[in-house]
Amino acid sequence: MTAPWWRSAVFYQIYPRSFASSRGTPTGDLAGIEAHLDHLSWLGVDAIWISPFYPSPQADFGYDVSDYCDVDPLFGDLDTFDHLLAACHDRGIRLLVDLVPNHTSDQHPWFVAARSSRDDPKRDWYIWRDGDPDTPPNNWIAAFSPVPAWTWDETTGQWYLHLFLPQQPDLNWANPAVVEAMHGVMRFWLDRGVDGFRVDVIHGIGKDPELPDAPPELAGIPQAGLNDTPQTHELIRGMRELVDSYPGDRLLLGEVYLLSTRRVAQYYGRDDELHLSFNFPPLHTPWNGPRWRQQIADTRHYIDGRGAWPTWVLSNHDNVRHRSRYGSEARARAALFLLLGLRGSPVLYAGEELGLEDAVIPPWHVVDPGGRDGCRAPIPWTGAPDHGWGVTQAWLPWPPEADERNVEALAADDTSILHLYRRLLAARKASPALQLGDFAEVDAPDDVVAWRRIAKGPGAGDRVVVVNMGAEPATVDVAGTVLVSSDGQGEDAPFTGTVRADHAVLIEPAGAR
Ligand code: TEU
Repeated sequence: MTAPWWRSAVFYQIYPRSFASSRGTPTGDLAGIEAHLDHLSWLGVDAIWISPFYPSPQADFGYDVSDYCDVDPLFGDLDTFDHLLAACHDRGIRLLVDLVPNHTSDQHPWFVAARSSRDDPKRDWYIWRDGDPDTPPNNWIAAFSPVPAWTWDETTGQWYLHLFLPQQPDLNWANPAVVEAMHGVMRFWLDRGVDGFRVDVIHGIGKDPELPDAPPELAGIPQAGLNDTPQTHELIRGMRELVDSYPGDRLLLGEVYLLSTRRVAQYYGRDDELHLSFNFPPLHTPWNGPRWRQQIADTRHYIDGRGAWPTWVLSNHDNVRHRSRYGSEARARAALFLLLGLRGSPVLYAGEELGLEDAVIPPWHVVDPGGRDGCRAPIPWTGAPDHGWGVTQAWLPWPPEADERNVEALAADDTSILHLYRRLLAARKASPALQLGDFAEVDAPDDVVAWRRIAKGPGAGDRVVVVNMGAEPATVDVAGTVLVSSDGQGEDAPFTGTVRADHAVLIEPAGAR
């Protein structure tokens, strides 16, 4: 049995407002993505997932969808999408779209109908509760600001639930009509030929019908009331069945935003729920050897341990970029060896290959209700004042150092972080051990994370990765040849046994096992 494509794939997230504009607008669009696919081929990514581009009032920058089966004119239209999909497939790049099943926009016709009257046939597509206008039905808190996850609807005199903004009412997945409608949305995109979905807040869809209070110690935390209900798991199995009924290994990659790998692992089911899930605890782990070893051990225990396949992600559109969190380009370079070297599928976030830091957003320029603008700054393609966009002022400020830190400049410098990404992606693609091999920890000092990826079958082919997160050089007892080094030094030469502070190396160990 050969492994499905997504086990060996490197994924790359595109936030479409910020990637590239094809028409000189301050926001990016789908044709802008297509115009830059050669960059992605050159880099060596296997699949992209695109954050929402559907019609939306943009209260949550597209995560408030008002029509699941169309493209917002801001980004193009369905023809532009089909063209982009074909262009991806021509290059052997797969494409995932973002499915947002937990909530719609309050402007979605379903909600417009639902809130029009208590008797509307769509009323029960959302979650309504009686009560008095001063006391929300439970203690749940909405994301982004500490307000109740409930809004009182004056017209019909009931509360409706929203885990996120009041403009993002939660759908009622206990209603079979909602399940059928959302399956219809999935078929719409699968029939168009997408390779699968990144599924937003998938762990939230099946609410406990009692909607019990969150425990008092968690009462101020958004989504604390969600507790891995059997309903959610059943609904995910339904989605999985639908996706698996299509040919070509279509993929469900879930955003299970739980800060517990043990809980995340449950969403793989018995290979009948998610194919892949994001696992965010490592993203929240500092640059610290023992802490990282713990994350790796948890992942192996809970995810590999049940025969499932992990993912590794350090940056996305919701969190401060890891280049900023870890504090230096040297660490961002070394961190790539974790993403591409550990056992699982890496998910990169556009711009990390440039070593971008978060943009500094002056208070008057903050637009995101969650304050996540810094990591969503537009990608600088060139060093010109418009950075290849056709406008000098994009929807958000440019990231720091964009005059030097842009695709054109870094592509011309083979010592750049961009070239390191390309080299390590190529080394991974050339190595079945790195893509699919087993994992064994390698003895190393405390601040160092080191492991071996073990090739299947006879002969050599193993790889060893050593990442020094400490402030001092460290030695490890490994002999072999350095294939890739995070600062480019000492490649294609015998490994000296020493790894400098905040550096990493990929080694071909000496001799067959
Ligand atoms: O994120 C879900 C989620 O839980 C995040 O909002 C997270 O709590 C927060 O961003 C941490 O900073 C998804 C999307 O990725 C996010 O962009 C959306 O705002 C959210 O769902 C609502 O759709």
